[in-house]
Amino acid sequence: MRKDVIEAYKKYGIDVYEALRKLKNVTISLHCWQLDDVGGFENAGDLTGGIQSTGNYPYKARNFAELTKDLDESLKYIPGKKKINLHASYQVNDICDRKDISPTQFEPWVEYAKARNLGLDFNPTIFSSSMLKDGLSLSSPDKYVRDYWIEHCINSIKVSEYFATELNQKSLCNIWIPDGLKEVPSDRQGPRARLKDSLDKIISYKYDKRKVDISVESKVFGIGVESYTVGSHEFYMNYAQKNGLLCLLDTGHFHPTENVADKISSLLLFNKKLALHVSRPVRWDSDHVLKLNDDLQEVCDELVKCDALNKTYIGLDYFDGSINRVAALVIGARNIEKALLKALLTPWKKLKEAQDSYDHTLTLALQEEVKTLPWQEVWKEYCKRQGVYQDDEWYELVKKYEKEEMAKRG
Ligand code: RNT
Ligand code: ZN
Repeated sequence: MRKDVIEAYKKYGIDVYEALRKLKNVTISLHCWQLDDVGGFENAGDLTGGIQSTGNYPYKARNFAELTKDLDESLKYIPGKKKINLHASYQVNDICDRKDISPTQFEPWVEYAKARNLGLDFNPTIFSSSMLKDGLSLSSPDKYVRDYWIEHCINSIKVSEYFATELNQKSLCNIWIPDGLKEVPSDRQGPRARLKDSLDKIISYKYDKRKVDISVESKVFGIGVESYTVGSHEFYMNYAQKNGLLCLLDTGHFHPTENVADKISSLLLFNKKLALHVSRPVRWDSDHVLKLNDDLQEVCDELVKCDALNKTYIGLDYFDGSINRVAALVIGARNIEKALLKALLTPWKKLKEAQDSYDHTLTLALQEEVKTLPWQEVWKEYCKRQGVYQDDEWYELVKKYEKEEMAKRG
C-alpha cells in the first residue's frame, strides 16, 4: 500500500493494516432472494405479505442451478467473509408443504456452502402462502392457522440446527411475519397476545443454543397493513429480551425520520447480541439496494464504536427487480464493506475523548476531516488482498456474464 496513505491515517492514530485485519473477519450474510425477486423454488405464485419486488429486468434465476450460478458470479465481486441467507421457500429436494420442511429439502444448499466455505442462515417463509388467512399467521384468530405456522417455525429452527452442524458455524433463524391491518384495529392487544403465545410454543422446542440463534424482526407497516402491524418494534424488543432471542433491526422497517443506527448502542447494553437486516428505505418502501449513504455509514460506525462486529449478525435485505440482479447484490454488498472499512478507519478514540472533554469544536472538525482521508486506496488494497475485482472492473464482467450466461434464459 502507498506510504502516504498509511502516514495520513497514522497522523490520526489509525493503523490501516489493523483495519484491514478486522474487516476481513466480519461476516456478511448475503440474501439469496435478491437474485430472483423473492420468488423461491416452490412456484408459490405472487409475492404477498405486504412486500413487493418491482421491475421487469430479464434473466431472473428460475431454479437452484441458475440461482447458485448467479450467486457464484456475485461472490467474485464481494470481499470478506460471507454466509448465504436462505428462506424456506428456497427448498430444493423433495419440495414439500412448508410446514413439513426438514434438512432433506436443503441438502443441496449445504453441499453448495461446504464447497465454498460459506455459512448458512435461515428464515421461515411466512408470506406468499395460502395458509395465511386474511394476511395473518402466528397472530391469527384461527388456531389451525397458528398451529400451521408454529410447526413451520419449529421445523425451520431444525433446519438451522442442521446447517450449523454441517457447516460448523452458528446459524441465525429469523422470524418475520406480515400480520397486520389496513385500518385502525379494534383490538391491538389480542393479536399481539396470540403472537406471544405462538412464539412461546415455537421456542418451547429445545433448540441447541450453541448452534442456533433465533431473531425476531419487527416492521412498522407494510403494503396493505398500513395502520397496524402485530410484530411491532416494542413487541419484539421486549419479547427478545425476556426470552434470550435476538432483536433484529431491519433498517427499512422504521418511520422514515427515525435513526435506526441510534438504537444499536442501547440494544447492546441489554442484549449480548444483535441482528440486522441492512436495507434502504425510500418513502414507503423498505427494500432498495444499499447505497453508500449517511444512513448506512452511521449503522456501520455504531457497530465499530460499540465494538459489536463480533456480536452482530449482519444480513442484507433488499430486492430490486428493475436492474441486473447480480449487480444489485454486488453493489449493496460492496457498499456495506466500504462503509465498514470507513468506520474502521475512523479515529473513534480521539473523537470520544473530544466529546468527553466537552471539546465540541474538535469533534466537529475531526468528524469532517476524516471524510477526506484516502479510504479508497485502502479499499483497493483490500479488494486486491481478497482476490476480488476492483471498482472499475466488476461491472463489465457482470455485463459479460449477463450476455453469455443469463441471456440464455430468454
Ligand atoms: C419484510 C422483511 C423480511 C423480508 C425477507 C424476504 O419486510 O424485511 O425480512 O424482506 O424475509
Ligand atoms: Zn428484513
